[in-house]
Amino acid sequence: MKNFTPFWVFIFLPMYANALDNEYTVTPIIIDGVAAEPVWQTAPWHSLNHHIVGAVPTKDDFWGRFKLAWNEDALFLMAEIVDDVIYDRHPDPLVNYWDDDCLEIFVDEDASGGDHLANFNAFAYHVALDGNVVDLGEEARVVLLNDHVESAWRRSSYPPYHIIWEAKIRIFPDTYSVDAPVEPVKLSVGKELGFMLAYCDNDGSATREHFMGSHPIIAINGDKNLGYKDASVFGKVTLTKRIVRF
Ligand SMILES: [Ca+2]
Ligand SMILES: [Ca+2]
Ligand SMILES: [Ca+2]
Ligand SMILES: [Ca+2]
Repeated sequence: MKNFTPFWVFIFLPMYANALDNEYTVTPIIIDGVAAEPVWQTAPWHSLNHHIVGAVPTKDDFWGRFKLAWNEDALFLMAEIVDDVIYDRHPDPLVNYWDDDCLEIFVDEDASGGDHLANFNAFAYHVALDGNVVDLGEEARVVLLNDHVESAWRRSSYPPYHIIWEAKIRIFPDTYSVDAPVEPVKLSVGKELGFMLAYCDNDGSATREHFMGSHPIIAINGDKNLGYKDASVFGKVTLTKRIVRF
């Protein structure tokens, strides 16, 4: 019997490591950077501790974790972040947007995986400090998709000065087009999404200093920065509803 434990750990660990628990929210979530909603008290935390680009930051340079919730209209995110310097070098939202501090929210509506560099098979929403939402669209053109993600953040006045960053993410299918937009899908229990979260941290350098994410990525030719073009490196979210028994 001794040999059974390593066997089961080997089989199930990758599945649990990549699937993110989430909670259905009965009450509306107000996107204001204040995690006062009941679902934010009960949903489980997930870490932002996987290295993608740059040096691995110290805890006071960058540290982060997040929760996920959903209702029929959207996926909701609440991230808690420590970043010692908030930095927005490029006022033009379409220029070097990955080199400013930003949350990067990766979504693949049908969890298909695969290439999404020059199409909307999946989305890599760069949510800037000023709320602009940027991704590469058809022909890999940089486009603003501000109606896809509503966000707000607030920083605590007390050490370690946590930032609470809330986002409402509407989920668009791969038929989305900049020139002919379609409606977001309605979400339901059991639906599986491709999902990953990351944070681009820059504190004053010419280019981003750290890029840390929610999922381990296997490097290709030494490069782990694959999420913006390949949805196969995302994790999975299966939408769940808790059964409450009285
Ligand atoms: Ca709120
Ligand atoms: Ca930092
Ligand atoms: Ca897809
Ligand atoms: Ca920073």
